[in-house]
Amino acid sequence: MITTYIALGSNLDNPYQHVQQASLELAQLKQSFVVASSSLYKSSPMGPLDQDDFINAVVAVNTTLTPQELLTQLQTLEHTHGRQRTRHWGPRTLDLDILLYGNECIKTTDLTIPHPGLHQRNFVLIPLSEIAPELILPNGIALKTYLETVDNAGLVPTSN
Ligand code: ROI
Repeated sequence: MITTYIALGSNLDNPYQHVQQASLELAQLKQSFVVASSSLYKSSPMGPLDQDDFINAVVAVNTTLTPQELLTQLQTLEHTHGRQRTRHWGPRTLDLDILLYGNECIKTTDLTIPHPGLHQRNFVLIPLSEIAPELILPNGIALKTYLETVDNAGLVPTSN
């Protein structure tokens, strides 16, 4: 079993519901168990500002799926939530990103792990630290070190 961390994000069509539903769906993934889930956070959009706030969360999943198999499963879930790829960094009904897959570093055409945005996005680092405060990233640097470099501007823990 490998522990993988998945970031959830949505800012379209009742984002709370998309994120909550998606975390239930992650619990149904084959060969996998959800072992921790962060709170939901409301966050200001990174990228174009003419879009609604996002709801973000991070879930820890223990799995025997390969990274590529996991990616395919997550893309299927995004698809069932009506995800359409429109403008770059534009609004989305559901984004599921593999942040980490054990201690592995992976770079293929469709998969980069650790996720390249992990180290600077408060809406990823803060929920991740809620469920894995002592995490050491594959580069040997503690998550806490990156946390010190971000502020919580625009990020509000929320229930719904
Ligand atoms: N901004 C926030 N706050 N949360 C996200 O999940 C998110 N996802 C994205 C872009 C458009 C970069 N901005 C985001 O893909």
